[in-house]
Amino acid sequence: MNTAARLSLYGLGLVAVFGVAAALSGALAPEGIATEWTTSQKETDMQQHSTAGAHADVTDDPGHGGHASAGTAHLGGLTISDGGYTLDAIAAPASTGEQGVLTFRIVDEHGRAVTSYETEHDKELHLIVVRTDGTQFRHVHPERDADGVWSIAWSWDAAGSYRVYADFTASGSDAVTLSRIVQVAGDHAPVDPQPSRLAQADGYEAALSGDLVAGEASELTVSVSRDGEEVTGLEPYLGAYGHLVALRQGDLGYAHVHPEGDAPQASETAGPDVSFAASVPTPGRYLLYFDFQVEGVVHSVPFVVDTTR
Ligand SMILES: [Cu+2]
Repeated sequence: MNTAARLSLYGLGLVAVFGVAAALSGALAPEGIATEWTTSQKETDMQQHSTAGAHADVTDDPGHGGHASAGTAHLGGLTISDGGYTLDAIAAPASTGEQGVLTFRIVDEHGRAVTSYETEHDKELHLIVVRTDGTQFRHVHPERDADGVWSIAWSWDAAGSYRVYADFTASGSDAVTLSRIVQVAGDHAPVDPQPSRLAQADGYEAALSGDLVAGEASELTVSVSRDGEEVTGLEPYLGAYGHLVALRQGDLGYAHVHPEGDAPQASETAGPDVSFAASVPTPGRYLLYFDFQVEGVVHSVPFVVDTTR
């Protein structure tokens, strides 16, 4: 059996275990699986209480990642359920140092797993995982089986509380970003992110320029270099020459960012500059994560930026 098939079977196994455990509600969580039943009902209650007016002021922007629009403080990505879709329980390793699988489903209003998606930015679903202090960022693309179960091999590098976002467009619907909190057992020392516009990863340096202004589309440019030389071999990744995620510090709301310029052809390269338009609704500090690809390898660098107003 190949690895993908094994992984997907393992994913189904986890879901099956989860289903049984959920049915026994109050029973101990199966060992090795991070579960959320202690908080999920509370989240559901809060969701129901806040549903009445939560979207009253929103001009929906169906673009990739969230619903920020000028003049409102609303950001996407902060709810398990929106637009008729729900991010169902997430199963994942319970603690660090454990190799396992992260798996979940997106379900519709009738509780049925969604099995038909639109492709956005080259993928049906983008999974963003970040510890709530802004560290440990990952942007990955799980595999989906025919039953609508998404899964990806997973282990945690550090303990703590994580927000897991699923950014997707179900066929015939608008884009939506849903999230859940997942707890990873163990001691951890939270980081207080400080403004930073320079970052390194895997021998590359990245510098962020441009002012971030609340309430309007702000042009931000990332310049990539290596050993002091400009990198001009940035390859198309997710339909652009890089991908930028922006999260609001404080609630980790998911801001809308889109690449500027035409979508690249598969064989084209660019660099060292990649520009984006970022829309953040409120003044404050934002956590930015830039993913780029060179020679077939994806690298990720973090920035921390305060709005200028
Ligand atoms: Cu993605």
